Order: sequence, then C-alpha cells, then structure tokens
Amino acid sequence: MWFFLIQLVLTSCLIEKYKCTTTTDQVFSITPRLQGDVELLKNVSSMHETVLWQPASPDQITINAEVHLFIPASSQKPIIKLLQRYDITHRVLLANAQELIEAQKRNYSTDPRSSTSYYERYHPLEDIYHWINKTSREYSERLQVILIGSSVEKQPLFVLKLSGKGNQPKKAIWMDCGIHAREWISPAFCMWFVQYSVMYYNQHSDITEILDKMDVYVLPVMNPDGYKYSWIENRMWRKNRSRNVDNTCVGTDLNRNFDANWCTKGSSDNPCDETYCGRFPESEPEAAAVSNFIRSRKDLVKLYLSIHSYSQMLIFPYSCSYQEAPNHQELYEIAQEAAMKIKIHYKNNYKFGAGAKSFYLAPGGSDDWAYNLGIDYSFTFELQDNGRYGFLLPPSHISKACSEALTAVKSTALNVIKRRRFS
Ligand code: 0X9
Ligand code: ZN
Repeated sequence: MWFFLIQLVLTSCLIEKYKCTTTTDQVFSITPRLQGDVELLKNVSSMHETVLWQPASPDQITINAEVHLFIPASSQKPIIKLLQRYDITHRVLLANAQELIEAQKRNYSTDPRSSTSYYERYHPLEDIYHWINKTSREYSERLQVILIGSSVEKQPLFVLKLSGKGNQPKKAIWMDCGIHAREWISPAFCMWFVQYSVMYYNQHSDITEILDKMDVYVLPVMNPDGYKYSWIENRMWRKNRSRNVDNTCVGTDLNRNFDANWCTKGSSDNPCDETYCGRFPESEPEAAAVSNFIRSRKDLVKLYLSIHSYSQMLIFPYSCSYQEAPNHQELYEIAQEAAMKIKIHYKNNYKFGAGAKSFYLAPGGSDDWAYNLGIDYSFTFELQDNGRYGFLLPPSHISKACSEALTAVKSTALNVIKRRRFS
C-alpha cells in the first residue's frame, strides 16, 4: 500500500524544497476574501495559460464567491507561489484533470458485458450527426430533421422536430443544447431527451401529453465547430470558432451574440476574452440561424429552453439587466416547481431565479432575446454539477444529470401547457 502511495507521489510530483508541484493539469477552488485577492485573481485568470471555469469571465469575480480555475501543469508553480505570497488559500478541486478528460472520451466500450448504454456516454460530433440520421429514420413518424443553417466551418445545424398525434402545426417548445463547447453534458441531454420522447410517447402520460399538445424543436449542438474543437484540440473551449480580421484570437461567445442589450456590461468586446460578444448582434452564423428560425415561428414558440452546465440552476430573464421581467412571479413559480420536483425525485438541490439578480449580469443571451421576442416562458437550465467535476462530469453521472434535467423540462412544459391551456 505504502509502496503504491509513494510511487504515486513520486511519479506525479516534482518535489522541490518540500513543495510538491504536480505534473498534471488541475482545477483549483479559490475564494477571495479581500478586494486585493479579487484583483489578483482577475489578473491570474486572464493569463491565457489558465482557464476560468467559474464565473464565466474575470470581471464577475467578487469577494467571498468561489472561483474555479483550470491550471495547466506548466503554470502551476508560478500560480501557487503567487497565491502563497498573498496568503490566499486554495483547494484542489480536481487533482488530475487529464485522467478525467480521457475517461470522458473513452467512448466505445468494446466489452459486450458493459452495462452502460449509448446515452450514458459522451459522443464526438460525427457520431451525433450519425445518431440524428439513424434516429430520425427509425422514428420517422415522430421525428423530422430540419436544416436551419450552418456553422462558421460549414457544419450543418440540424433541428429535430418531435411531434405527437395530428398533422396540424401546434404551439411549440424550442430547446437548444451545446451553445458552449465544453459543456458536454448539454448535447448529451438533448440526445437523452429525444430518445426518451420517442421511446415513451404513448407509454408515459407526461411526455404523451406534451407531444400531443406541443411540437418540440430540439437543436442538439448549436456550436458544432466549438464542440468538435473541444474533443480534438482543447477540452476547455467555450466559444464558436469564428476568425477575427485584425486579431489572432479565435471565437465569439454565442451566448453573448444575441440581440439583448448586446455587448453591454457583463460581456466583452475583446476577441481574446471568453465572453467576446462578436462584431454585431447575430454576427455569428450559429446565432443568426437560431434567431431566424425562431423569429419565423415566433407566434408558435411558447417556451424557450437553453441547456448549459454547470452549477445546477434554473435561470429566467433577465440576465441582460437587473430589471424584473413582467411575468417574474410566474417564471419564479415554474422554476420553483421544477427545482422542487428534482429535489423530491433525486434529492439534489437546484437554485432558481432571475439571471442578473440571482447570478450575474450577462447580456446578449439567447434566453433574454427569445423573451423579448414575445416568448413569455424562457429559461436557461444549468445542469450538474456544483463544481465537484465541473465540465469534466464523468460518464457515470450522465444518467442522473439527464434524469434531473428531464424532470425540469417536463415540469416546465406541463406548467406552460396548464397556464396557457393549450389543447
Ligand atoms: O454565462 C452564460 O452564458 C451562462 N452560464 S455558463 O456557465 N453556462 O456559461 C448563463 C446564461 C444565462 N442567461 C443569459 N446570460 N442570458
Ligand atoms: Zn454555458
């Protein structure tokens, strides 16, 4: 036992004057206690060798709020030194990020005895396209594939339209996944939801009622280029992959590119930042495709859902200002009920509230844009977890994370159907 422990320490650490620096990428949790700590963390996190996991951008770092920072092995020594110099304590959240990344990609169990299903694994982009094709053929009476546009790198943006009985167009729900590349649980949930819907339509009363009363449009990956890049090049990638004319930095944050107080405080006009808002509202083909599609069905779409991770939150407008939404009370009750159902069924806590007031100011988001278009029920769901694994949620957690999200989606949809008396 001791032999293995010592071996582990020796192979993973370079021991230098009793200080142990690992040779693996790690994630630290740091809570700034003083304004000076906040400033220092802002500086550290804007260094490109680190990736800020939480909050989304350095200017949202505040006193006493946990900061989650991904630190590649190469930058650990100077950062630890800096934290020590300023007496800022840190907790290692993930000691070996690389190992978790590999586990997330260990996709295809060739072991026939393996008990995990296709939906309890993460899938690369090509496989998701293949899945879209296969599932829509297999369930052609329930599913229709609609091409709504293409990405910067010309990857198709496919929407799956789910419908129950009757051929007439109904009021609709829109749900998108994978706006942010690194949030892998999000596309996994859209796939989970579609599979659940086609499998249990006419078997489970809740999904049968939803699909009989409303069509559901599902976009499994809004940011295919970013998602692909996060599989191949950089697991921590968030933005799309659009090139900037006079800057070598790549990518726009699609959730800052919608027309809702676009590019104001809470987003950045610097292409090198994670929350870069782009050149103008809907400058990105992915955001434009979604906006155009929803705009053309604006009288039909009654519920807008956007799936993200992580932090276990059910968010509703506004995130682009501190203003209260006209139907705040209704949105609050709907989110509260969804959180309560998750608590009852899965014993897990989800916070809920208006974006800017309860969480942070973040303009240019799709949820606020949809709300301002007249979609009175608009939510962003941030799935598991609470920071234990963050974006590197192990495949063994997919099932519970998706079951919780499914509970929230069904509860929200049924609530909207009840309130607006769709039939
Ligand atoms: O900052 C975001 O875009 C979302 N959080 S994440 O950690 N997944 O990046 C929150 C979006 C909330 N809604 C708006 N900002 N409109
Ligand atoms: Zn996100």
